[in-house]
Amino acid sequence: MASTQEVLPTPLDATSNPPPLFDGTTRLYTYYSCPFAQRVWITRNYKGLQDQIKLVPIYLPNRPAWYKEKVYPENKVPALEHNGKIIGESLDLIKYVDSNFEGPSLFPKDPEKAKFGEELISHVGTFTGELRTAFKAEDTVKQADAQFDYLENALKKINDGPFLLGQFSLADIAYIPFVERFQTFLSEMWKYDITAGRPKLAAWLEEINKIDAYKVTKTDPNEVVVSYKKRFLEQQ
Ligand SMILES: N[C@@H](CCC(=O)N[C@@H](CS)C(=O)NCC(=O)O)C(=O)O
Repeated sequence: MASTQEVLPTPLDATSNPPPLFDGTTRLYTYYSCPFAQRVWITRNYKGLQDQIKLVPIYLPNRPAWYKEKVYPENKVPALEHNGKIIGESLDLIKYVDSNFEGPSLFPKDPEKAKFGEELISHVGTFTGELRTAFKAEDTVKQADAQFDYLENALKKINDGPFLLGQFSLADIAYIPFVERFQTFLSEMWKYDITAGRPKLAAWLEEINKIDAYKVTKTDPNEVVVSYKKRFLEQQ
């Protein structure tokens, strides 16, 4: 099934019954605007697993009690129900889905690229953490510059395609949900263009935005601005 044709199911809330759990169906518990869950959603779509991995959106602001009690005690998304088990943590999950399901491989075999891929994936928490700090700082733009320079330099390293490891991979998937949101927020609040003076980053975003598996997972930018303003700029 082409990912663009998929009809997205309605999120389940506190009034909804659980699906028939552990009946052999593989389910991705998600929340459409969650960047962590988006990583797994992109991976599933890119590998063409729309029929094998069923999306089960959970409405997090009013989530059903059975989700924590019967599905995932951490009470977070994403979580994957597969072979009678529940697995969480988006960075583990994208690797798990890539290794345990059919479809195009999303991680290079070449040892040099694989090593760099692991390095990039283990850096993504620092990247997102530094930007969250930057939004609350006096010198937001300077701090943001350092992070996007990191990505620009990373994109120069392999250089046999527009993506971080040349071909589209889990490394791109780890970063893009956050870059998408940070780009919107920095542009709206600070008139900061993350691609200015960064041709590799500009080309990377252009290419990623052509990928249907990603395009269908994008969040409404207005929603990002509203929620980030509340989260980062309003006094708590
Ligand atoms: N480290 C987790 C983070 C997942 C996460 O924080 N998800 C958020 C939604 S974007 C969540 O479920 N929040 C619910 C809560 O914390 O109660 C991952 O990478 O999967």
